[in-house]
Amino acid sequence: MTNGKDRGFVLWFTGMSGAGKSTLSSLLTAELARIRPVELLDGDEARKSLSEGLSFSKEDRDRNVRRIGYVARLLARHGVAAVVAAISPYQATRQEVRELVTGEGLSFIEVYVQAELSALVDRDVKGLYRRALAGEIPHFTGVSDPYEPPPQPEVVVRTDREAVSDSAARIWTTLAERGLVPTTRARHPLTTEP
Ligand code: ADX
Repeated sequence: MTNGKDRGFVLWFTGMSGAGKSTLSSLLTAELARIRPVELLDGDEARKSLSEGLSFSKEDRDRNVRRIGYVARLLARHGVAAVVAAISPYQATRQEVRELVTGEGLSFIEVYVQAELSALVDRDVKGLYRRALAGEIPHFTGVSDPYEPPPQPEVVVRTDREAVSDSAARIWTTLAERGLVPTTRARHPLTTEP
């Protein structure tokens, strides 16, 4: 019999491009790696391999999310903490993945990485919002394509209002409350204050 800390789970980050999914998921992955097996599945990376050639149509986004969810479930089933970072804009598809995971008795922790569109446009790390607003990228999430916020995520982080370390701490607390990690956070060296 394994205890809660040895069980796999899925930690799913959803939110618009540039909201901070990659930053937070990498940070949490690094922290989890100090105490347990963990894998990070990032949408940008999946689109170079598992989901190579897929477009940003609704059908292809759903395919991408289902594929990532499938791999995450397989990993979690074998005791890995599967961390996912993908826009995953459609509620029904996220719910479908959630049900597959929880149907196996595994936890699905959804983190909504939220920021105002204006903050994302101001930040525009990849320069994509500028191009999308200029009409150069059709179907760009939040500009010319939908993003359906999760109605009941386990955690909401406001990356336009709170520090990365605060968001990460709240996510860790949520995992700890469910018995998935110890209460004491295995802090990443970069976020450890003196
Ligand atoms: S998802 O909708 O299928 O879940 P995914 O997370 O894999 O998306 O990929 C999102 C990344 O693709 C964005 O961070 C951005 O860099 C890039 N991208 C390119 N075109 C688009 C688009 N039309 N809408 C959103 N993101 C896009």
